[in-house]
Amino acid sequence: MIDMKYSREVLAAKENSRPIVALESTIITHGMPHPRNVETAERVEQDVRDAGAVPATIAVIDGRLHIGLEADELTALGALKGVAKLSRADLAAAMATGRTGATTVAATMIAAHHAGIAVFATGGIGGVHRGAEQSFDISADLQELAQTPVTVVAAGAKAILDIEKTLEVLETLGVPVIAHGQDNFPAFWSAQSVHAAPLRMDDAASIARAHAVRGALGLPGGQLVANPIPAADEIPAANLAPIITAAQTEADRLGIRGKAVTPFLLQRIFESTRGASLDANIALVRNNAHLAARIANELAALH
Ligand code: PSU
Ligand code: MN
Repeated sequence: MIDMKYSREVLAAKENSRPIVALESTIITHGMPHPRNVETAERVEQDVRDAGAVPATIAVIDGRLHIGLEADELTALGALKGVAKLSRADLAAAMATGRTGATTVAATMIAAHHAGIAVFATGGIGGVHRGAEQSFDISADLQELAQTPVTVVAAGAKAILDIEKTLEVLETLGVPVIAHGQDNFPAFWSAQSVHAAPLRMDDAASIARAHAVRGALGLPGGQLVANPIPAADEIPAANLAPIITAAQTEADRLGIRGKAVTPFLLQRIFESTRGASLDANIALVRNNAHLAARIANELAALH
């Protein structure tokens, strides 16, 4: 029924019970321009290996759910134009109809859990968009965190979102939001936001234990680990604020809706910062991959 394929590297890791870190593919196809998307995806996979775990980049290719991509598959996916963006609602439909699509945080969590992978690194999660009281645009990523037991390492929520409302929804859904090494919730391109994080942990072992305790308690859902971008790589929030507001105003004016909103805003901010937002994005994903690999190692040590 389920057409699923492991990369050779992930299959070997599963056979030897080695720690594995899932990676999403929407960041490759919709989050970064070609060819830096492919370079970054390769770099992040290597970061996971350097930190002692095995990377599993997840995507649907011709209807087949890939848990880990071979190098040529990654290169080909990154060069495709107009690839579908698959979330919870469309993952199964794409597989059933033989399509190719990149997985969002929500769909990557579903696939990772299905493949027995408990830790996942990305850039930023989707959340409650600004103006959601009008548009109702709330990412399916939040619901997924409430029901699928995967620990997701992200650099907080993108500053293009309404961070306060995003934190409120996560609280309502009972999702543990754990800031790594600081008190405040990070804001993607900036290490700090004005919002306190509900929980703080300073080491990978505590995060791994918390994941295991939730499982033992039979609590559904995962954890969001909010890992701040390294200080040397951040863009101060004050510099970004007017750029984000301008991008949002333009999205509203052009009537950009639904799945198109996040890619549109990221592209506009990339242009307005003359690429600086992309450099920061790459740095924070690499930082998250490193922490996720350490958490995966600690989790493996618990078993
Ligand atoms: N983080 C990035 N770039 C991205 C995304 C996250 O740095 O492109 C993607 C993720 O796949 C996330 C998705 O799940 O954006 C959220 O989209 P939406 O707001 O439509 O749910
Ligand atoms: Mn949305």
